[in-house]
Amino acid sequence: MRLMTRFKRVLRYLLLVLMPALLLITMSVQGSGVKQLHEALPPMGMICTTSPTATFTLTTKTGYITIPDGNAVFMWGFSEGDKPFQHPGPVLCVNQGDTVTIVLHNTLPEDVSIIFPGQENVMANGQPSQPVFNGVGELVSLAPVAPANGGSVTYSFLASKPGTYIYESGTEPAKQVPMGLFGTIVVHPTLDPLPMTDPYTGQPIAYAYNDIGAAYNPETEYLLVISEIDPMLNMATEQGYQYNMNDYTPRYWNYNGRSFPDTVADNGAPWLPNQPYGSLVYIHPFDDQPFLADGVTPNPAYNAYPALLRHINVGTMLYSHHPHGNHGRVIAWDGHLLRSPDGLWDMSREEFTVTIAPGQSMDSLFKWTDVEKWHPVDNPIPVVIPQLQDLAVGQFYSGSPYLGNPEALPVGTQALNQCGEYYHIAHNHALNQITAWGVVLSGHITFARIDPPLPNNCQP
Ligand SMILES: [Cu+2]
Repeated sequence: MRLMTRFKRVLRYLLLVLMPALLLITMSVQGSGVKQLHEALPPMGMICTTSPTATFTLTTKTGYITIPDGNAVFMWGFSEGDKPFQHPGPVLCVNQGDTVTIVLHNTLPEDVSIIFPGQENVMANGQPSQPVFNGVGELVSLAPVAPANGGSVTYSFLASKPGTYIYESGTEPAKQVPMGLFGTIVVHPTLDPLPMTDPYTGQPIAYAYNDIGAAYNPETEYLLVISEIDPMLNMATEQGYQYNMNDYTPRYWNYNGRSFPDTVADNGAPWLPNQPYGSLVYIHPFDDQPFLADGVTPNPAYNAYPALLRHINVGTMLYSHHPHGNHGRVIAWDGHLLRSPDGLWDMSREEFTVTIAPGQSMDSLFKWTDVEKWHPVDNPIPVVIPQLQDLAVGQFYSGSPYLGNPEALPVGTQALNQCGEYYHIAHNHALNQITAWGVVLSGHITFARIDPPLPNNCQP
C-alpha cells in the first residue's frame, strides 16, 4: 500500500517534470549550435566551453542535482572559473595542436587532482604529471594534487590528436569520480577549422577526425556522458561518514548528469539549474539528393551530413547504448579513428547496440533515412493500425506510423504531435538501469527526435 502511494507520487512528479520539458522542446525546434559558452545555451546539442588561449580554470564545488524520483543528491563537481556548481563538468573544446592549460582550484576538504586519459606528456606545475606516493610508498594519487581547502595545481598538455576524451579525478577516483569529478574534452581536428561548406547549400561541414569519412553536420553534434550514482556514498560524503566501497551500489543512472525524463529537456532547463546539459538528439531525415527529379530545382529536404554523437563512460561498469530504430555508425574508439594504418580501409561499422567500457569514449555518426519514401498521395504505403486497446499512446506519439503525418489522437491524450515528428527512445539495454532507485522508466533513457523534411509545421 505504501509502495503504491509512493509510486503514484513518483508518477505525478514524473508527469510534472515531463510537461514543462515537452512544452520547452516543442517551443524550441530550431537547430542548435556548438562552440558557444554557457551564457546563452542553445536548446539542444553539445555545449562547448572554449577559450581563445585553450586555458581553462576548473574549480571544485559542491551542490545538489535533482532526480525525477524526487530525490536531491549531494555531488562534487568541476565548474568553470567562479561559476556556480554544475554537473557534469564543462565540455572543454580545443583544437588539435593547442597547448591546453587547466588550472585546478580545489575548494573541497580533500585533495583533488585531474588525470587526462588519452593525452600524452601531461605536465603538472611544469613537471611531468606522475603518480604520487606517500612516505611509505603507498600510492595516494595518480597525479599531483591541488591540496584540500584552497590549493591549486596547473596541468598542461599538447592536444595532439582529435577526438572525444575524459578528464576526471585521479585522487581516490573510486570515490571522487562517482561523486561527480569528471568532464569531457573535445579536440577538433586540424581539418575542421578549414572553411568547408556544402557545394549546394553553402552550409558548413564539420569533421570529427582528419578524414572526409568523419564529416558531419555541425548543427547536430551531441554528447552523451554516461554515469551512475550510489546515493548512499554521496550521503555519507555529505555527512562526513566513512563509506565502505564494498557496499557501492549504483541506484541512479545519468546521461549528461540527468535521469529521464529530464534527459530530453532543453539545455539550461530552468528547473535543473545545476544540470545544464540535455541529451535529446534532434535531426532531420538523411537525403543526399541536392535536386528534385527535374535535376534543376533545389531539393528543400536536402540533408547530406549525419549527426555526430560523442559518448563517454565515466561509470564503473560496461554500459550498452542502443539508439533504437536506427543504427549508429561507430567511427572511433578512444580518439582512434576506425581506419587501417595505411589509410586504405574504412573500418567503421554500423552497430545496433554499442557497449562502452568504463573510461572509454566512442564517436558515432547517426542518421535517419526514409527508406520506403512514403508519401501521403504518391506512395501511401498501407499499414494496419492496431485496435486502440492494443496501442500504448504515449507522450512521444504522433498517431501515425509515418513521418510527417500527424493523426487524430484519442480524446484526452497529451502527446507531441506538432508536425508528425518521430520520437525514438535511445537507452541503455540493461533495463534495471533505466530506473531511478527502482522507479521504472527513468535513468539511462533519452530520445532521438526526427522531424519531417523541411519545410514542415515545426519549421515553416
Ligand atoms: Cu529498447
